[in-house]
Amino acid sequence: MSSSSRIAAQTYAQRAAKHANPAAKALLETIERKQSNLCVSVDVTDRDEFLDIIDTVGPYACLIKTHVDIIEHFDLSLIERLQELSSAHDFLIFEDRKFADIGNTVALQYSSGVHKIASWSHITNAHPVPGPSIISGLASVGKPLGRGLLLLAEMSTKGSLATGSYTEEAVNMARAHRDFVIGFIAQRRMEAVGTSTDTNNDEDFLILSPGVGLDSKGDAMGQQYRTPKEVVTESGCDVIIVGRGIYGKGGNIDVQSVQKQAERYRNEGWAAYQARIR
Ligand code: 5BU
Repeated sequence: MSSSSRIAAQTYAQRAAKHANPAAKALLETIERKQSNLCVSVDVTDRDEFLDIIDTVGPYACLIKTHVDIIEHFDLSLIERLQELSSAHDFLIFEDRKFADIGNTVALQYSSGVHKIASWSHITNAHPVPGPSIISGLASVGKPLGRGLLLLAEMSTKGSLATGSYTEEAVNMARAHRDFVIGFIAQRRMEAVGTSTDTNNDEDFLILSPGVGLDSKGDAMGQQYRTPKEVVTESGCDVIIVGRGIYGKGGNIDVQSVQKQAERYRNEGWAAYQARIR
């Protein structure tokens, strides 16, 4: 089982102390401080509902994942409010932008336009499909700001093409850019994947895993769910990403139920981690 890897046996605090990237270090410290490896994915289109969910789940989450391009009537005042909630509840922000273009274009998409993602999102992600130039393009904007990048090494959906040699090359690309690539969106640990260059024993990639649900095995559009125990204890992933498992379909959220589910996933995720490092 891959969770027997050197990194998976360490505590978040031990890893935070050694991590050189500021975003990765801050995330690991937040996880340890809040005893939460829960990232809540807030995929709703209404501004008020978006903020209400974040205000409700914030105390239980280390990270809030956004898709800002789905929000109606977006303007930068929404980001100001998001940043206030991030300070009040002590979580980091991850815009799940999934960049996928040439270096020059992604640098512009990351820095500019309506959303100005790099100015507020501690972590973002990219498809490795264009090759290493996507990392240098994004790093030219994000590195001076202390940001971190996740590469999509695998996906949670049925029939995903991100497998085999594609995943291996994604990991090799990350190894060549460890100052900015802090880890992967993946379903398992990646130390044993691709060609290791970890001669100093200091490689530490964070594994963030979407496709997590306790009450459902999937949706009607190809999503597949595993439990926090399968994801964290058995597969050695570091952060569980949970969306609809916490807030349901969206639309008139029931604050008490959202809070209860966030607490439940936080507890399950943390118990799964404790079982892993034991
Ligand atoms: P859900 O409601 O827990 O199914 O939401 C999952 C979120 O994670 C959603 O925002 C997706 O865009 C995101 N996601 C995913 O589900 N699977 C993947 O492989 C990747 C992202 Br990459």
